[in-house]
Amino acid sequence: MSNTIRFLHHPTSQPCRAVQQFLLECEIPFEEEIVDLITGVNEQQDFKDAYNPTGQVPILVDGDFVVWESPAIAFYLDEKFDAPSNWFGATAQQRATIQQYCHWHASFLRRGAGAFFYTRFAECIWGKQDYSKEIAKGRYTLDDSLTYLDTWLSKSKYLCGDEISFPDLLAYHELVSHVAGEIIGDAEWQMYPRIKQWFDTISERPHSNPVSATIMQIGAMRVAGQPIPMTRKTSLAKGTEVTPGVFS
Ligand SMILES: N[C@@H](CCC(=O)N[C@@H](CS)C(=O)NCC(=O)O)C(=O)O
Repeated sequence: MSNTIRFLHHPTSQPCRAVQQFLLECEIPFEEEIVDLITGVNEQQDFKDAYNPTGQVPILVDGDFVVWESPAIAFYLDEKFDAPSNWFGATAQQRATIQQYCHWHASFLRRGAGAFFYTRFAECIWGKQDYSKEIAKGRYTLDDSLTYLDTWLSKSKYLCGDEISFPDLLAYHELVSHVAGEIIGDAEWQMYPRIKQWFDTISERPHSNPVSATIMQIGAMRVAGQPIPMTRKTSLAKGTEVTPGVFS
């Protein structure tokens, strides 16, 4: 068995991209395995039994150890590879602030992904339907989340201080999808110039654009009305629907 860490992911996934960029930024060696979310292979029982009962990516496999949930994966890598302290904090207070963001993120900005998903992807799975309630819910959560990001960025250059940390990658890749799907554009950037400046600063990092290339391409295809042939019939963005399970 190889000793190299296995990273199971899909390039359209926001939390996957955050972890992938973290791996690259910290120069941690890994083998990547793309999990084909387009077919829903991740929902098969043997996949869930082997890796993650929720069927979601990202997933990290290190020998016999399996961990999922993007902040938990990055935290494990940070500890194991003794990553530079900016990523998860040097002091107890910095570490707490970073954990605080990760918990907030899961319930707020991450849920705003519904705006992108129901506007650009849902039709490829379930065909033309009225997704307006789901889009409105995602939009509300996204807009609400942007006000928090703006407040934090009024206090420091990055979300949790003056150095980049893992929360910046989590938030950045959520916004990349919204940019790719033209959910966020000039109107939002004018409203939130601080967020735009932070977004541009992270975009300039060498790994940001390569990690985002696939979603930018797929987003552009969807904006142009080109279908993405998806054979799965379940949601990629569970928890963002108005009535849980309605688009399962
Ligand atoms: N809280 C999780 C969210 C993971 C997640 O939402 N993964 C999506 C892709 S963006 C997924 O695997 N969807 C496929 C599915 O649920 O079947 C994390 O941060 O890792």
